[in-house]
Amino acid sequence: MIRDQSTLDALLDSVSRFVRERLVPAEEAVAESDVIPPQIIEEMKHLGLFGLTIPEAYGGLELTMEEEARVMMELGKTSPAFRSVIGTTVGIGSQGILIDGTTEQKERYLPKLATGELVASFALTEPDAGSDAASLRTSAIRDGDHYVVNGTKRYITNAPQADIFTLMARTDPAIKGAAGVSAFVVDAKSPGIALGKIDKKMGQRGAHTCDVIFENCRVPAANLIGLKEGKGFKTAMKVLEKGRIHIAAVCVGAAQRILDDTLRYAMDRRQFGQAIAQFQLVQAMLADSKTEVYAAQCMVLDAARRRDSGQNVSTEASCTKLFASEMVGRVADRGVQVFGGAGYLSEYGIERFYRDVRLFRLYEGTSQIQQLVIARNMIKAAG
Ligand code: COS
Repeated sequence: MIRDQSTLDALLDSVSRFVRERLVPAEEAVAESDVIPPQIIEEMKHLGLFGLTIPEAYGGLELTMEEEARVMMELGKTSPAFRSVIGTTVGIGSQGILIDGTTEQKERYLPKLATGELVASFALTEPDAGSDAASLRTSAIRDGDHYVVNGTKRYITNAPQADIFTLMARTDPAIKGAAGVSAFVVDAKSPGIALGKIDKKMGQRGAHTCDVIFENCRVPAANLIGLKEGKGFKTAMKVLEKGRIHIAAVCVGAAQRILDDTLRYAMDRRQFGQAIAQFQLVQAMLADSKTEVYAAQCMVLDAARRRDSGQNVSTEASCTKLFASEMVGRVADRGVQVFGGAGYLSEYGIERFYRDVRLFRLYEGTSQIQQLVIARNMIKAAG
């Protein structure tokens, strides 16, 4: 749903200009240094990017899912590390508070998240609980008006920058599955929290992940999201469901950028006396990529509109994330192929995108998890 087309167009315009003029020129330096310049983060704050999804009442832009998707399609047209700066605050790190938090919790955190004063991160995954999220072992045991948290979280995006974590932990060790899990907002500076060393990743340099280790960390009981135990797994699933449409939109943006670069190269690069874009085998690759980007874009917008209209989009969110994240992998692969030898060199940037987009098939649910969710929903509906 688009509430006001001209307001959205103005926002898309400024994001698009920011991407073109500020982010694209900084891509190589960020990949080299593994650091996003603080000046760029400040500019993101001024643009309101940290508050895209937060209600206006708490100082955000309160974008609908369709509006958010369209913004992500623009922001996606540069190195994914830039999106990652705001990604966990706009998405999985804040949405638990927004969806299931109490009014007091929303009032306390959302205004500061909206301005970027606080960075939120999402702590679900553990060394032995990834796809099988319901088997997580981090414990949060009630002790007076606190919970005592022990355990390790792994691959936590933006953990080194985080001010708060949306943490999923088991409050009832007697219940092994999803029903024993609760969600908390945890101040990242709390005593008893240590960070592991920053992970060395395949790509997305500038975006950081690391372990977060909780050792007798005392979290006020008032920080239990919704003040209800046993609801944390469902909170995480709701958050991830929305996040999957968001990530799919980023995939569409990235694929469009890769395709634009690929087309430009194919029109410039000459072989056998003409631009390689004139060769039908190259045209086939361009056309396949164009078709797939278009298909993914239609899926993202349809899933987003359905969610905006209040429909259950568990299946559509997973279909969209599955298709879009696999699609951008194919588009990047064809991009490298069209660039030929140049595609293998770092100076052309296409190999960087090839590595960067590989993550989209892994996080916020692997492709196999999306397949599982889709098929389970089909079987349930048919039964
Ligand atoms: N919205 C609301 N509730 C949901 C839900 C959703 N999208 N998905 C599941 N639930 C509920 C279920 O309805 C069930 O509730 P009841 O017990 O009341 O019926 C509960 O949550 C448990 O669900 P389920 O039985 O399906 O849990 P499973 O352990 O079988 O796990 C998968 C389901 C595998 C789909 C889940 O663990 C998953 O998504 N794993 C991937 C995790 C992930 O994306 N990690 C990335 C980390 S963040 S980068």
